[in-house]
Amino acid sequence: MTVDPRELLALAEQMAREAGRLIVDERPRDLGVATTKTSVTDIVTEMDQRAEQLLVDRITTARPDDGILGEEGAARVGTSGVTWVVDPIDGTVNYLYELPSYAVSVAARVGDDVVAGAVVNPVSGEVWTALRGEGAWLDGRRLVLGEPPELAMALVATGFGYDPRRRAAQAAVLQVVLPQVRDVRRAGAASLDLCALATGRVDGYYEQGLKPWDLAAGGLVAAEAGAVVTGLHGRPAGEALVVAARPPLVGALVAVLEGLVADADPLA
Ligand code: LIP
Repeated sequence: MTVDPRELLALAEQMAREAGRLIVDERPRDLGVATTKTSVTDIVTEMDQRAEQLLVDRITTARPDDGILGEEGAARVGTSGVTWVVDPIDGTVNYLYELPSYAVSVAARVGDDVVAGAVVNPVSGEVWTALRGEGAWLDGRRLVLGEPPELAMALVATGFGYDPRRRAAQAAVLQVVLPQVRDVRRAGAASLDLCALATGRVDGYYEQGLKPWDLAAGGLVAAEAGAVVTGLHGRPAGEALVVAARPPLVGALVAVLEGLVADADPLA
């Protein structure tokens, strides 16, 4: 099957919008926790499961030879070279508590490269899209980051994992970062943090423990808006650490986080 990134983006956006409508319109009044994963606070609701199934069904219908990697267990090796990396509800705890900061994140990867991504906040109606090498948009408006502030004036987003050992290590890093920046924001959904960076609503972002589905679409949006999305010591962004900001601020953030060995695995 042919691979046109624009077609992949159109499908990503269409599916993310549809899944966003599903999780808002069909949320049960008595929504509870269907199951948990890495800890008792790492929850899955029936709507996470239903939204992921919708995404799998749409991908299978439209592009049956593509692979799929989903947060709630969807895992299929394709033959087309395209893999869909999906988070049906990024910010599940916010969704459970009805805090309006959650998203459907859908990315298309060709080989190892994310080439198209869509992030939908179904409460605000905001839709972020990005095409590799061509740009990022919020509701069709092109996103281009301006000169960032110095570290001491930077508003920095971050997040915390579900394992208490990782949270303790993240708190130790935060204790050193917080006095060095303007302030910190913890919104609870990595894809929205990265889109907030792309939109200029925060100046930087860092977090340890992100999975591919947390990072794929939002990371492309941030990168295509002009941010550098990286790990430490020249390593790529990934589960060890994601740091994102427009240069030169990203370098200052990386330096602080390298000094704290913020990419060390507290679960090892
Ligand atoms: C969330 C991440 C967020 C992190 C949360 C949670 P989930 O993903 O997007 O960055 O700080 O703890 O892991 O679990 O809601 O899909």
